[in-house]
This record gives sequence, C-alpha cells and structure tokens, in this order.
Amino acid sequence: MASQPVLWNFFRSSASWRVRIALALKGIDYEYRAVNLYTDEQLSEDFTKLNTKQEIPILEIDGIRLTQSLPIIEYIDETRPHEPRILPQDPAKRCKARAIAEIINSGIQPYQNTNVLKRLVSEIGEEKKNEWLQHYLTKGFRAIEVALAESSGTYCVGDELTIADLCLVPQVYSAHRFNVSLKDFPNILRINAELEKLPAFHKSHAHRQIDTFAEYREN
Ligand SMILES: N[C@@H](CCC(=O)N[C@@H](CS)C(=O)NCC(=O)O)C(=O)O
Repeated sequence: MASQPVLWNFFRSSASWRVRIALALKGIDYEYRAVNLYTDEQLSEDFTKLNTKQEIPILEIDGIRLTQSLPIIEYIDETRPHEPRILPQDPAKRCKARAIAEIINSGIQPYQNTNVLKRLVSEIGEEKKNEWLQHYLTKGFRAIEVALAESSGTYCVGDELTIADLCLVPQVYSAHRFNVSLKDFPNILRINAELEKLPAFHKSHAHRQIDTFAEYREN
C-alpha cells in the first residue's frame, strides 16, 4: 500500500466531500483518485474489488483501507487527535453531533444516491423522481432545522466544529443542485454560510477538485 493516503472519490459525491473536509482540517495530504459516478466507474470490476458495495469514498491510510465516511472521519480524528477535534469530547455534545450527521448520512443521502435516482427515472420518470427528492430532502432538512434550533451556536453543535458540520455543507449543496428550497430553514442557511468561510471547507468544495467538470469549476 502507498505511504501517502489515497482517497477514491468524486467531486460531487457528498459522502466523499465529508472526508475531504476532515483531511483538510487535519492538514493531511493525500492522493486524489477520481471515480466518475456518471460513467459508472464505481461498478467496474477493479473498483468492486476495492469496495463490494460499489460506493465512494474509500480511504487508504496507515496501511489499511477504510469505507463509510462517518467511521472514516472518526478514525482520522482518533488517530490524529490534534486540534481541531471533529468529535466533541463531551458525550452529550458528541451524541448530538453524531445524531445530526446520521440524519444526513442515513436519513437523506441514500434517497439521492446516484444509483437510486437512475432507477427511479427508469421506473417512474423524471417528474416523479423530482417529487421524491423534494419530499425526502425537505423531510430530512426539517428534522435538522429542529435539532439545530436546540444545539447550534456558530456551528451545528455550539461554537466548535463537529462531524455534523462536515455533513451539512455537502448536503446543502445537494439541495441547491436538486432545487430543494431551504428558505424555511434559517439555522441551516446561517451555519452553512459560516462554514463556507473556513479554509478547509473552501478547499474541499465540489467545485475546486481536480475532477470538477469545467462548467462548475471555481477558484
Ligand atoms: N454511507 C456511505 C454512503 C456512500 C455512498 O452512497 N456514496 C455514493 C456517493 S455520495 C456512491 O458512491 N454512490 C454510487 C452509486 O450510487 O452507484 C458513506 O457515508 O460513505
């Protein structure tokens, strides 16, 4: 295995984006291996050997290959426990941060996954797919907004960054991409705007990656 960490990811993959932010926050350089989800590279024989689930991200680090963005982020924070910490040390705050991350990870993202949307279009058509996205994304964002009304300070849980923030920014991007309105969710919009100012979040943005399509590229 390579000594430099390797991240298999795609500029628009929200789960990969969470890991990019964690790596940037901890100052970890890595090799970026692009997996184009729009041409189904994740379904190739070679990639399936790396992850049977045919999903990104995969992170190779410290001689091990890891899948699933949230456990990967926790591994990075536990093995590199210098500031900024990504998981709060206080158990109650840690639980709240993980809960918001889970609403996104298991309660929203699976409904917008590339293979799910492809199947929906072929089974029920483009219009119904858009209704599906509106319904499930709005339902998830509503739950996040309520959680944030209780837990947020500058960021999702108080004034320190947490794993919840790493999940929020890519999910807000997805809402814009799928034309899901966030106008009723002022906490989400406020915190997202704060997070976007931070260098690690700026660097990790979907529009600033080596595989970002030319039409989306930003500096
Ligand atoms: N829970 C997983 C989700 C991984 C996932 O669904 N990744 C998406 C991109 S964000 C993917 O690779 N999709 C491939 C497909 O739908 O075929 C994680 O957090 O890593």
